[in-house]
Amino acid sequence: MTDLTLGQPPVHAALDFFDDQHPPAGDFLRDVLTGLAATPKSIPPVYFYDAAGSALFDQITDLPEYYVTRTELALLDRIGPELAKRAGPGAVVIEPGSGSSVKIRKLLSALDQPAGYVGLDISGEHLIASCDELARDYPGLHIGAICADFTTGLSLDHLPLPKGRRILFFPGSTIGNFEPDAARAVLASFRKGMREGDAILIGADRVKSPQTLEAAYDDAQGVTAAFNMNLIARINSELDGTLDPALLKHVSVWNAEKSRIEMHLEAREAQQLQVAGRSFSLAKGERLHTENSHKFTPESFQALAESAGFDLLESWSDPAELFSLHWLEPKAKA
Ligand code: AVI
Repeated sequence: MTDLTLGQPPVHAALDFFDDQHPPAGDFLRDVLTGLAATPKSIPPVYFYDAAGSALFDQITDLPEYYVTRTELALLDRIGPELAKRAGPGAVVIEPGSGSSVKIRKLLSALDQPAGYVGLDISGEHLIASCDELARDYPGLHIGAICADFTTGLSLDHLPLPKGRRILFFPGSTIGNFEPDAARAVLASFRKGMREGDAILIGADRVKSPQTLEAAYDDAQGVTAAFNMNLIARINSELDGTLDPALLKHVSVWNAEKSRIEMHLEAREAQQLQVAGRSFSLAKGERLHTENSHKFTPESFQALAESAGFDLLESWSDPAELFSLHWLEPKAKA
């Protein structure tokens, strides 16, 4: 173990390196004021994930209506041997926005003697804790952590990574939370940090019946509604807001034209609200748009991957064709 500390805070003994790229913190106040002043009104989904929101998201992944996580996990189990073959021995797995430790464990356990794992996340604390647990469970695996914002690209050249082929692991259909141009930009920025022969294993949710989709984002127990409403609690407590959650309702709608589920908070009645001393009004039925979750067909995903400079080499789906994992490799440079 090299125990190389490239940044602060002091690296935990179990990690081989910790690289703090000091991602700028989002400006919650500025973004909320801008979103409330816009037409239509919106709040960026990045603010869902404080400690309470992340705990609610964990609960969402277990809901009967939210097929996404369990379908992807089962798919990872089923195609493990094929992934091992595709990746070859000694791969180094890099996970931008490292999330579910269950998924990465499935992948690492399926691969043929992986040489390393690098988690990359905007929250250093969460990242070190999860990488640290992996280091304990996969002794001998070279494990590093990068505190960075993956949407601004991957900066890996200065890091002490093992030599193997790099596999970016981007599960969960996180790519679907970006508008098409931003999704292309994220994939293209990944591509810039990749070498010939590297690959991406990426999860993408599929287009299916509006009923199934709307239920997945508006579950019977109200967990997704609470996740959406958590934004209101955050605005009230962190930005001196006066929004009354009882006057707002959680809405999930399928937008067929844009091939996406949208989450909104809809005003049950006309209301005035204040945030950090600024006043806004909501008409009855007016919505705050809080999230997009784009869904793909095999063709639309392939078009996205190609437009970002990748060849789609293989796709796998569950038998009900709810969700897909795709293997992308950078197109050879002309
Ligand atoms: C994180 N992301 C892929 C989830 C999704 O399905 O778009 C976020 C989510 N929002 C409501 N439920 C889940």
